Amino acid sequence: MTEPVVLVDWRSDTTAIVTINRPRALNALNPEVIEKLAEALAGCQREKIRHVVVTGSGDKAFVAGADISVMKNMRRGEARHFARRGQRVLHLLSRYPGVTIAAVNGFALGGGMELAMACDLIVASSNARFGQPEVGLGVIPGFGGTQRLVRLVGEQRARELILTGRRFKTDEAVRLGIVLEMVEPGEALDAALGLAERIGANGPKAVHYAKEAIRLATELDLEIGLQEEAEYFGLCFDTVDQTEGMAAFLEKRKAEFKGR
Ligand code: CO8
Repeated sequence: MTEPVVLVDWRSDTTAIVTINRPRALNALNPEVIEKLAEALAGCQREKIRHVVVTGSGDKAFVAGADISVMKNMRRGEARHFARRGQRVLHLLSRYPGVTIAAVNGFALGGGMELAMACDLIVASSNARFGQPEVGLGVIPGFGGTQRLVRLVGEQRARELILTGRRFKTDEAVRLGIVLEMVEPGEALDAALGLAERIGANGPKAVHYAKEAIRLATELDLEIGLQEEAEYFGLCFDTVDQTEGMAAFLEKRKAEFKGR
């Protein structure tokens, strides 16, 4: 029996680990992985999972890119379709109504780095390697790299990284603001789960609205962004969690959030 290319580990009622599972190809993304990733995210949403941790199988790679053997013989239309489909699935990940955390445990190259950047937060082991090496293969990033990297590091550094295609280590990724936290080899998954737990102590609705408002900061003009922030702030006051969170503070007890 062949192993599923994407595994979902239901860690708790609120947290799931989604693992890209093609270790022999360093977890390269082929069309099947892309579809199974979309199904995994839909399953997480159905189960009302609040924290999705994305990682790669084995100790060598997070995801070493889109599958080069699949792309090799593509023509223009097919390549465009593959890029669009991958972008849409990563869009689902970036808009997931909960927090998504990439636990980068090794190579995160090309589509792998793009997958990580579609998550809300990235933690990575010190042995991980990042890069957008596509120009070295005669193509360009196609799963959002030209757009998300610019938003994360600014135009100059994004140009340098994409146009040279150079690989870089986790400490540089932290300095550039791509990665939140560097941990010891083998500890990325636990670090991501720890981060999920810390976030999970807060009001789930508030976390979701905060995530949405932060996303708008990179997409909207400041004045419109501030209006949107006020809208989300107002929405919080329609939630049970706001009543509970503020009552708990005043009563000097721990809040028991319901996610409503
Ligand atoms: N695609 C397919 N197979 C891969 C990939 C990949 N991206 N990466 C590794 N593999 C395979 C290797 O072919 C090898 O298979 P086999 O054992 O059958 O020969 C196996 O994984 C192990 O890899 P290596 O032997 O190369 O392992 P090394 O430790 O020597 O090297 C590296 C590890 C440095 C990660 C190396 O494998 C490498 O450079 N891989 C390719 C990295 C890369 O260029 N990624 C970018 C791909 S392009 C991309 O992601 C575009 C995204 C947008 C797509 C838009 C749609 C059109």
